[in-house]
Formats: sequence, structure tokens, C-alpha cells
Amino acid sequence: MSSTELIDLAANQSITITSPSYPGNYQNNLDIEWFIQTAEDFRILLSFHAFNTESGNDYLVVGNGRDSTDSSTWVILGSGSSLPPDTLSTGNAMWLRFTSDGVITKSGFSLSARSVESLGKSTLNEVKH
Ligand SMILES: [Ca+2]
Repeated sequence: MSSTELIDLAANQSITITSPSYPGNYQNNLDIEWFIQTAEDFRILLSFHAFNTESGNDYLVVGNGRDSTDSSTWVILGSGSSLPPDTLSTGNAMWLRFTSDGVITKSGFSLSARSVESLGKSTLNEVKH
């Protein structure tokens, strides 16, 4: 099963993203993409609450921007049971892609995506004051 979800995150809004059927096991043969964007001057902060995929075969990949085929944008390559670190986007867009192979499933993942004011901008404001 493959699907694409477009998420418009309002400034300061927070949402939860999970693998399908979480906290039950996800399905085999998934290819799911989420494209998140938020207001200009805001960034997206991902915080992981749970992570458990079949190590070496089922992956969550996260990257900056809007092009999930550009491997230079990758910031997280998650597989297995280690919780990925909190990750802040470099701009106002971020993508996630979850793929599973044909055998063995796990409980998957749960994370929150929050729109936060750009750190660069608040630093500038602090300097001005
Ligand atoms: Ca698998």
C-alpha cells in the first residue's frame, strides 16, 4: 500500500503522526509519505515518543524540504528500536517516508510534529534588543 499525505501545520500547531494501526503492528509492503509544511519563518520540530520497526528492513526516513528523492536532504534514517533524536527542520518544510518489506512487522512509531518559530529569527531579535 502506498499513500501520500499533505499536512499544513499552522504556526505553533502540533500534531501527532503514527505508523498505520499504531500501537498495533503496521502492515507489510507499505510506502507512505508525509509532506509537512508550516508558516514561513517557522520550522518543524519532530519529537519521537516511540519507535520500533524491523531492523534493517523497515525504515522511516526524514528529510528537509519537499523532495523525498533527494538523499542529500535526509536527516533521519530510522530502523530498529532506537528512538531517533528530536530533529528541527532547516526550513518550513519537511518530509517523512515509511517503508516496510514483505515480512515481519512491529508496532512502528509515534511522533509529534510541532511548528516552532525559527531559531534564526529569534536570535536576530535578541541581538536587536
Ligand atoms: Ca518488515
